Amino acid sequence: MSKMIIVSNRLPLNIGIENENLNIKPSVGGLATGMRSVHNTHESIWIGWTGLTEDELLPETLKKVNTAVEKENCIGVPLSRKDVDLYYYGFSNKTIWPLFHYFTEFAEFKKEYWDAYCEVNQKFADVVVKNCKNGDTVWIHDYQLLLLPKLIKEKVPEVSIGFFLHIPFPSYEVFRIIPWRTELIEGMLGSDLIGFHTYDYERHFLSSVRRLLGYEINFNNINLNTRIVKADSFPMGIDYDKFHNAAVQHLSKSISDKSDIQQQLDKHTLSSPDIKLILSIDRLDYTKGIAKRLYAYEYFLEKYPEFQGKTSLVMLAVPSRANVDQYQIMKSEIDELVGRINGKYASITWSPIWYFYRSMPFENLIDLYTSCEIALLTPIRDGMNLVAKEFIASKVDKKGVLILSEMAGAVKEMSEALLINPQNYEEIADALKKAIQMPEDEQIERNTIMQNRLQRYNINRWALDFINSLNKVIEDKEKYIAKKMNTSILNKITNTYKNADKRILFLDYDGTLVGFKDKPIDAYPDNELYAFLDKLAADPKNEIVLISGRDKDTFAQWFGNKNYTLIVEHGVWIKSPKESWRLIQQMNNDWKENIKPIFEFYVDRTPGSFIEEKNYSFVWHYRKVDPELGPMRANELKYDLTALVANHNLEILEGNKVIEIKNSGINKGRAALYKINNIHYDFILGVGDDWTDEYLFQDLPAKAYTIRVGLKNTLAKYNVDTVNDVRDLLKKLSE
Ligand code: GDG
Repeated sequence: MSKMIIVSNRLPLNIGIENENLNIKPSVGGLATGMRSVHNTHESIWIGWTGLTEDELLPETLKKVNTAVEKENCIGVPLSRKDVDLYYYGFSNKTIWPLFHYFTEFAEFKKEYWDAYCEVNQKFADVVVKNCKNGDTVWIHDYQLLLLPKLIKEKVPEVSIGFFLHIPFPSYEVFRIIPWRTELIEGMLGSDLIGFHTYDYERHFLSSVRRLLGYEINFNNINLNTRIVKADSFPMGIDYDKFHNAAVQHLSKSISDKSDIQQQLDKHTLSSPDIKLILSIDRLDYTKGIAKRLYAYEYFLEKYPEFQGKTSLVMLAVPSRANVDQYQIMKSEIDELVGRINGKYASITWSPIWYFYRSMPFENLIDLYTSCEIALLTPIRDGMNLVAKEFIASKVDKKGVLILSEMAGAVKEMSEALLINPQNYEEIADALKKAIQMPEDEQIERNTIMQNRLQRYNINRWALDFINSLNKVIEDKEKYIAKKMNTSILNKITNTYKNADKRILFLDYDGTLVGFKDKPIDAYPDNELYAFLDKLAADPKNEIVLISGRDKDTFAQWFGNKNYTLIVEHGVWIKSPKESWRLIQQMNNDWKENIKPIFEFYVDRTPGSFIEEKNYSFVWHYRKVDPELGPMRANELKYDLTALVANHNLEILEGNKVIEIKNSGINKGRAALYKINNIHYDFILGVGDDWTDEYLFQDLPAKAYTIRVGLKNTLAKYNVDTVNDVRDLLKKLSE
């Protein structure tokens, strides 16, 4: 039976060792919390690091750890202290984490970090490959494992791979700073599906793919020529019922069942009934904007002194990555700030900030979510922020106010919260005042909408959407594989060819017989191409027709003295061997002088583009234009031309990085039929690579073998991956 393999840097377990005894607890953190329910409800194993470095463990302890981990359906990836220092604290947390959160000044680019990152990703790959088989689904998580999809795909191509990034994907301008940016993107593209929390992160990723690797992207499908990789956004949900039900149960607890924290909170609110508790919970991380939040809170107390003694900020900061310098510096800064603000404002009966620097059990988390009326979450950047969602889910009576940074991914689904810019203390202070004074019915109205949404799009739905989407990508791939050329199809074609007495081969040129070059004139025919085409053309049973969008002068120069028929400008001109060019049908080109200025205008304002002028058409080439600008300008040009085409009986063709305008009704299909002209052929082949060739595939008789190069939706009967596959087929036929 096929299974799901979840892979993340850390297993969702915290393993403690005391006197050689193991103490295993579920770990906290967004990813672990979220994926645990997927792990529990699917037939799955989880692969990741145990949190213990193997070189520091006794062999007996290691054995015990492995057995305990196995019981949880987990498999550990063995890492040494050095691996962890360089790969986790190094490249993951000193290079990727700061950069992806736009803290470019914190990012370090050390070769030894990078080398360790590559090595450890390989270690993960080895464990995954050892434990997976065809038909399994591998779901990889997060920024520590960006290279893993490619490493797995290379070894086991038939396994479906999904990747989810839990942190933001930055704009290309920031991403490009990393010296190893291309390797990272290529690593991610080993996946079949790549998920992000928001559309913005997805858009940034696609822009980096386009700019760094130049792949064609159709909506959110990246065409790697041999495979399609899909990028999509899946805003991660929470286990809504778990939080909501825990909050319901919590409210019905008797005093003796309540936790110490809850009893203290109750005592406090009993003695000062009109006090409002403001909650903040985060891992202690510079991206979470904790220091700025404290400054903003101080500013609030200053700006609105009437709330002194009336609010307390309950701040839980969970220790995190204490080995990294910035985290230590930040910890001191926060300790100092809390001390200073409390020192400045506290009275005998009131403390402005209650600060907890520790991790708390789930029950205490619920104590805090239910007891605090307001949540103040002000990350500078945050992939999603699950705490915001958990706070709202825990509001059983729907009362409470969420103040949320517009820099958190969660904001896209929580626009009913009070949204603030974390750098704007004025705005935060005003939002706090508004929250304190918000009428209850307004709170209920806002929270009802958010709760309904969170309940619907919960963690299970999120996981299901991701898995369904991955399955869909795989199904589409299978459809493609069904059309893909294989030995048996190849044999069928060669057999029909051998047994035929009258054959015709329609061959497109660019992207079919030769690869693309920056300048079309550089894509000239090579000797090998001439050799096998000549050989084919020398067989009296064959007619070789090169059918292209090229101009007739170039083709005359390259193939004029050859024994091939040439059809150019998509079917305007035809030239049989040893004859001169003639028009397939009469046309005029008076329109050209009106259209030319439009094309010139686009060349002037689009660096890298140029015009190719043919007898009956103009082509605007944008292969060398900035990859983001090119398609945008192409759309504008198409729009400008659309108004003109109807009046002049013209047609716009969109080819591979070209826009062409020409007389309508001319296409390769028509030209091919004109050539066949009721003659009986017992072998017909049509090969092409772009949508201008689709006319050919559509119009050739049903018995024709039609082949499209590249992974595309096509009317052709078969697909091949590259130009080389076409050349191999033709070479085979010529032998
Ligand atoms: C990353 C991204 C993205 C926290 N303290 C305790 C505790 N928690 C739990 C919370 C929540 C989770 O940890 C924190 O999740 P966040 O989303 O807020 O933040 P990150 O850890 O930075 O997570 C983030 C997330 O991945 C998911 O994709 O949202 O943007 O940075 O679930 O409840 N749980 C317990 N005790 C604590 O003291 N039990």
